[in-house]
Amino acid sequence: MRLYDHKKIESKWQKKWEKEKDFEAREDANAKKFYGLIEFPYPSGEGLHVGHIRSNTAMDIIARKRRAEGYSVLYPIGWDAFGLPTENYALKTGIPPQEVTKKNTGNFRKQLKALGFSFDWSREINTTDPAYYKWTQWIFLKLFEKGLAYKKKMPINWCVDCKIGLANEEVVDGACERCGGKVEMREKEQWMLKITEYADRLDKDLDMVDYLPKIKTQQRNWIGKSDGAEILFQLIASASQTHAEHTQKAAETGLRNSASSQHGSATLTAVKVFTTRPDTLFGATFLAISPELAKKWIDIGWQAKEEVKKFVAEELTGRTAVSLREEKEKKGVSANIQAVNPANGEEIPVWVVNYVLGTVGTGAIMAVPAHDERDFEFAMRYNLPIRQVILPQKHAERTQNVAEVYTGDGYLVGSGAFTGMKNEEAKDKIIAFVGGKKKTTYKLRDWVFSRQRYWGEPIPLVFCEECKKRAETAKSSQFSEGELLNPGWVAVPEKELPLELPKVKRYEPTDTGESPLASVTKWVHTKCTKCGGKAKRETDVMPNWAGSSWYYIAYCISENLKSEALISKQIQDEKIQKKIKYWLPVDWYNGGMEHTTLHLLYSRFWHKFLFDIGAVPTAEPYVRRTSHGLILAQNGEKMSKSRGNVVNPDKIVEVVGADALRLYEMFMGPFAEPISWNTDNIAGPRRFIERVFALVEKVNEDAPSGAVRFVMHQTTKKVSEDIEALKFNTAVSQMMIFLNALEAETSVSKEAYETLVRLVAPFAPHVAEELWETLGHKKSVHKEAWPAHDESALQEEQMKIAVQVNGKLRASFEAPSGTSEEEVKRLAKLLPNVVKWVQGKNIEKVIYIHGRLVNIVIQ
Ligand code: ANZ
Ligand code: ZN
Repeated sequence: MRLYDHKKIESKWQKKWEKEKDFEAREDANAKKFYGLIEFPYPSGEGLHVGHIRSNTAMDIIARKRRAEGYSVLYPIGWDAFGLPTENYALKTGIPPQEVTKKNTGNFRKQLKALGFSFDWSREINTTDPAYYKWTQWIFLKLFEKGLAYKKKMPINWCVDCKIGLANEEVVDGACERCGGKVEMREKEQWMLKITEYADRLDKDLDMVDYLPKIKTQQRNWIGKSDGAEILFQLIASASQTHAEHTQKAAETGLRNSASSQHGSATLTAVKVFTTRPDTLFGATFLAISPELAKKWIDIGWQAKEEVKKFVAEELTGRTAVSLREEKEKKGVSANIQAVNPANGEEIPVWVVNYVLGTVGTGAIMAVPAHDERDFEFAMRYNLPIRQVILPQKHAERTQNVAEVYTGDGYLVGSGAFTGMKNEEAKDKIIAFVGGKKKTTYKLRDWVFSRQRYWGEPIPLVFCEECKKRAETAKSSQFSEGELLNPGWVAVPEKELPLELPKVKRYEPTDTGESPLASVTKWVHTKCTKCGGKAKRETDVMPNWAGSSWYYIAYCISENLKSEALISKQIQDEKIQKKIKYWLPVDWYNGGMEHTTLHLLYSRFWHKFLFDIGAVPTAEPYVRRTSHGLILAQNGEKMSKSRGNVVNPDKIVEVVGADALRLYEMFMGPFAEPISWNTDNIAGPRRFIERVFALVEKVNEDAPSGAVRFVMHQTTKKVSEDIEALKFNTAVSQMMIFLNALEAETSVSKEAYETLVRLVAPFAPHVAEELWETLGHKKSVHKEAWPAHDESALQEEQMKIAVQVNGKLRASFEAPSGTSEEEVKRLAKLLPNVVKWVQGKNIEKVIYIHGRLVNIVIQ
């Protein structure tokens, strides 16, 4: 028997594929195209994770199947190489991140190649390559030019240990996502990107794409669109006072003060609330404002009680946007101010509460405890009135003691002229009645785009005092929207891109939190290209989400990235546009659920912007988005270096081969679900490959038997469908069934065996290629057409046949109803439990009752 030598086979075919450039993508106008994308890896020092292999193999299977179906396929790979671990390593060792990155990508490349992925390596990209980030910088400059980037003092999440500002998304349970350290709020000047200007389209256009429902839901929740209204409530100082007393009391509390101060009177004479339920206005029993809004009032002169000031101060420290999303105990203090309900003139108290967000809507709400869970909880705790204004049925009775919140639709009660109306119909009427304004709000915030670190793309802007004055006074056409919006900030001219990251000796951020770049004085001090005066460079760099926001476009034009030509010229270039138009949008993008609200949303935003400036042809970047489950360590824990439970793929490839590892990762469990690793279980897939390999020696020109024909078509159908549905594990089991059926035959039909090899090919590409060659084919198995199944072969009904030995039931099996008597008898005799009884005995005769029974009579 021939030996299955995985090492020899795998390196042989990897070399051949590379030499023949088999997987290089071509813009073939006559072929349908398929662009399959996986999230490009961050080349960490730890090397490839077995989780990478799971998602890469899945898309590799799809890519190989598409090629077999005649598509021109792009399945690219590259490096998302800016990132903190590399920078922290540089900090510790003094080795420049550029060098560390080179070494790590070298290792990753070697590992990926050893797994036989059909990547188009000629299009490899690296976000830290100046030729690449030149484009990232150009896109930023475009955003800036159009007024979509602005600098703002922002309370940001600040990691005390990493000395870095974090996006809300990078704070997990109030701690730094990277180091687990303490996060506090700090005011910092930050570059912001106006992703909120795209909030509506980012929400609405989800209708056009084919994403897993849970991905759409997560994005929609994150964007948090709500249609509602803003309604103004007038404020008075205290409920117990008569109108005459009020003026005096107002002066005492400072209300009057601020009303006449230069801060304007609007703020404290009235408060604007945002509500999605104007229909419940008559049921509002108090107003609730956020600590942020209370702070603003205090800052402009509201003399709040000590208790209020204390509450506000406490709430505002350690309050991150993320911690607010978590459910927590509702707390508050009375503001000692009354507000007037504009619908019925009723006076209701104002409270400062922890459950209203300062950054959403107006930072103030009308509280309707009878119809809102949060308000209900609060009202119960502080003994505030609860008033029903919506009843499920038209003639239902109002309850005296409301014990439960009703959030559904119904009919209005106790709502003046609106009583009896359907609540949905009353909404607009009530808004009009009180002079409110319809409004849509979003939970989505603008994107904090700067990092006070080293290892990122330099932000290509300079600050010039001279231009600041000019931008503030003369709104001349010399200045772009961005330059007018940010007086003094001037764009680096496009011909100076890439603005390269200067070499530094030390990678520590400064103690004031400035980027290490701030200490490279020679780089910082420069000339303003607008007026020729003195200018200083921006020393913040971009976040690591920048390079990944357009990388799928870079793959389409990778050979143009290095060009010296101006990007604004190139992007209009017909040849380049042709490539972009050929490949975009991405047809299938698989990635981690953890990237749903960050990377996926950011890249959709950049894509839409690029669409608006005519750089890309589609409104959305990805047609379809799916997600894989994580691979956990054997005990169900997360696999991580610190836990010491990381599985090294190199060793497995060495011992059992890439094909067996790939097959195991596809077979281990449902693709979309998390699954624990178990090295012992690789033996099964390895054995499967060995059996397929051994069977080639039994192949002959006979036509397949009826039973085999049936399983062959069944398997072709199931594997084809399962791949499309990402059900790789059941596809593999079906191939195992097929193999069993072939092994049960005395002679193996070539047609059936070749079908098996072709179905195995995307999963275990090397061994399939080897067997295909052994069968006498000159062409690569990966260039053969994908097998088709014959539906009529599957229509055949199955016969269930009982097998007796001397009249005693010993086994049963199924065979297609067309199976001949001779064949049925033969199959019956092969069943293990039958073999057991007839072995060594003399068979006298075999009786067959058509479609039902075989009786083997022995002596
Ligand atoms: C009165 C009301 C009555 C409300 C009712 C709801 C139900 P979604 O749909 O999640 O967007 N709200 C408004 N601004 C808020 C803020 N800054 N922080 C916390 N909550 C805020 O939620 C919209 C509702 O959330 C708004 O409608 C408001 O409460 C509250 F039976 O107003 B509602
Ligand atoms: Zn200038």
